[in-house]
Amino acid sequence: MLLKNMNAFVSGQAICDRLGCSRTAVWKHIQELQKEGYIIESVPRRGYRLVQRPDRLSEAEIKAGLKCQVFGRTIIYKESVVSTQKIAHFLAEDGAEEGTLVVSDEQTGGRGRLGRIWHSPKGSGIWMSLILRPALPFHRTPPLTLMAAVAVVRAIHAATGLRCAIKWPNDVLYEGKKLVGILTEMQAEENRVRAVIIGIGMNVNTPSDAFPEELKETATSLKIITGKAYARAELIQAILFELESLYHLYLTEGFRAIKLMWESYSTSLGKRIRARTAHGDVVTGVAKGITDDGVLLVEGDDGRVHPIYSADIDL
Ligand code: BT5
Repeated sequence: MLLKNMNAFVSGQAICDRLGCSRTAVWKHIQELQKEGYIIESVPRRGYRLVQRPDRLSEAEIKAGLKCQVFGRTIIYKESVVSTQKIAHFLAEDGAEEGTLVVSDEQTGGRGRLGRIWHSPKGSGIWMSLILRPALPFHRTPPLTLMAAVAVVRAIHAATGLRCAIKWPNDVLYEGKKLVGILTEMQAEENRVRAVIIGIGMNVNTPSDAFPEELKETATSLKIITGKAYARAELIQAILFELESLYHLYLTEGFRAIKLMWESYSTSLGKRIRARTAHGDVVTGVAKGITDDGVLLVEGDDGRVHPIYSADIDL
């Protein structure tokens, strides 16, 4: 009740009536919450007011104040998992509804593309996977990765005021360092998409000495950038809100509007880049743009335009 009415007073009597307990019992619970880090004001005749919440993740924390219709209707929260992506795949196969979200405080086997490791230490980041069930042909699913990157950049801006950039296809960077990684995977059945699973990993309150040696120069977190700590549940709400609006926009209007947003956040366009594909091919040239299917076009040094479907990019 307090989370739903964040910053407003809720009368002690209303809480008693709703929970069917005495005023003394309510007061005891409020004291427990205060010990857990919730800052709650108590004013005679007005009631209780939640002023600040601690950085805690739970289904209730994410749902209270969530401004979505479908995304986050079902939330599976776990303290520790191997990978939220794995659980989401399993649930999607089992018929989980669109918008189901799997979130964990820690991943012991978080992964990136091509089986790479995603460092996901306990309590300091957002490690989550969202299940989508788009009625789309295969070739229209790759832009969903770019859509997710746009949603994350917009959510970070709404929640923190920071302006991040996107490196094709799936990195969200701040001053050249990786703040967020996105992994989009598809479950397919004969000739239709069964589910698309969007995995998002964001370093939130990670201190700089918590990154392993090999990431110290290349990774960053919101805490490192601003010096402040953030409530992860609020960031998740902002991400889900942006994702739901952009997903709806994509399904109804196509990629055009999202493509414009993507281009405005991109660090790669117009620059000289080197693209290394999973097959080991290397294309060097200037990133010219992306197509309506989300394919990167690189004008190679040989003068030809190369479509890049999946690759790692060096600027
Ligand atoms: C990605 O892969 O960037 C996609 C990462 C997706 C992670 C989410 S977390 C929730 C869900 N569950 C999962 O198991 N995964 C998803 P890629 O473009 O392949 O980049 C991987 C590379 O990023 C690694 O090889 C490292 O160099 C670097 N890296 C690993 N952990 C990092 C971190 N915490 N912050 C910044 N960079 C990291």
